[in-house]
Amino acid sequence: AALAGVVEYRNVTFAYPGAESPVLSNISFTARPGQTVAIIGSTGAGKTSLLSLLPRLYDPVEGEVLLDGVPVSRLDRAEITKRVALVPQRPYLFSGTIEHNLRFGKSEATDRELWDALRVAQGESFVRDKKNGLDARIAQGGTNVSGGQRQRLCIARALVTKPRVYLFDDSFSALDVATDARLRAALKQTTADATVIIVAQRVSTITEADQILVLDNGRIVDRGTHEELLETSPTYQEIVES
Ligand code: DCP
Ligand code: MG
Repeated sequence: AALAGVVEYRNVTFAYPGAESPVLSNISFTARPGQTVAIIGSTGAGKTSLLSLLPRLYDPVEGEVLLDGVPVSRLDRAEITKRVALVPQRPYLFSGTIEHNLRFGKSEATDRELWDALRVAQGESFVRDKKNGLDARIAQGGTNVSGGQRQRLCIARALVTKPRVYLFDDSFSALDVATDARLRAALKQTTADATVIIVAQRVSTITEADQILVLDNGRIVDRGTHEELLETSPTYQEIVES
């Protein structure tokens, strides 16, 4: 159970270095293996900032982020990276082959594991369609693939590392509704035992989440399931209607 993947934010307040006012205030929640916690809120609410504290891209100014009961401030980044995969909002691809891009973070993965990850991420067919398959070249920044293909390659890259915790930052926004649905169904199976924290724009992406956190101006203003929030949260209702 030492590597279970329990994530806990405990009274976390965060300001960017040099900034006067915090972008996150008193954030507390727990996400356990097998659960999906979704974060929703308007642009600038602090969703990306919140995710960034787990892999220690930044550290809180108050409070603690814990991974399996240990403050992440006591873990080094390499150790966290083995257990936590972040799919960033602006998915990053570098100049090299598709294979290089997928192995980034886990160089010893087999080709079979790369294709398995691509299948789940709904990227199998477009990679297969490329003349050179896994050896096809990606331009710096992934400018020669579409935004949706970029997202799917970055999701596949995260899957290859087989982490205990997945952080998806708006990772499905460039996908059409049908691909989004297929991808999430496949992910649900593959990540069934993992801890999943997902930032989403579309409410349809998160209706099945075990817990939804409604973030507004750096604070969790409401939390609950989709059904609960429809009843109790005016902020959530606004997001649903928008
Ligand atoms: N911010 C900052 N410095 C950064 C990144 C963000 O000062 N390097 C500020 C801008 C916002 C606030 O922090 O006022 C929250 O930014 P987030 O990126 O965390 O917001 P979201 O992810 O919720 O917004 P979006 O939905 O647009 O991705
Ligand atoms: Mg963001």
